[in-house]
Amino acid sequence: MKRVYKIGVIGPFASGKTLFIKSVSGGKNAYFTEKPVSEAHRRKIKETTTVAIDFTHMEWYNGNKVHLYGTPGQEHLSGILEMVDPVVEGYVLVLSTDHVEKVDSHIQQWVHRVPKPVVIALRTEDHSGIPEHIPWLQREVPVLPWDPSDRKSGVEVLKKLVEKLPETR
Ligand SMILES: Nc1nc2c(ncn2[C@@H]2O[C@H](COP(=O)(O)OP(=O)(O)O)[C@@H](O)[C@H]2O)c(=O)[nH]1
Ligand SMILES: [Mg+2]
Repeated sequence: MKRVYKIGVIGPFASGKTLFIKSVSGGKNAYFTEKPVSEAHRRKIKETTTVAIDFTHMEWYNGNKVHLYGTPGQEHLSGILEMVDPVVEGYVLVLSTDHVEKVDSHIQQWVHRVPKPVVIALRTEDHSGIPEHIPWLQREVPVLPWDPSDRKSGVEVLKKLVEKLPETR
């Protein structure tokens, strides 16, 4: 029986959720729902933001497929995550080392929001690896370094999550 792994992509504003989908899809079969950012203080960080669901479908191993559902990070759009949650089996939580001091609190906040398997993609564009002080490294949620310019590093994150999911559904 062929399997479609349905995976949500979550995380705070501008952590790199849309970038994760762009990177692992290689731009193929990927669809985005970005609009100009309305809040002035956020527009300084980036110009567009996901307002609904970014989506890609891709071939996986052994004839299986992966569907990725990228959600908005902003609180006033949290209804989209509520809608995605019943569909997906697990989550990639995307966080950035740009604000490394916030990583641990983000992990705790987001992991508790979604009681399903989670793997953390920690965006480390400077190849610095995972900062040693992050206490969650010691716990049950895997944290993997993710370099958006390297498609394979995103695929490794997905592999780690798929390992946690049942072979049949
Ligand atoms: N290096 C790189 N950065 C990007 C690209 N697209 C967006 N960014 C930046 O990456 C960060 C994450 O953006 P985005 O993926 O839209 O965040 P999201 O809100 O989590 O979906 C922001 O600081 C963007 O300005 C890209 O193609 N390459
Ligand atoms: Mg986005």
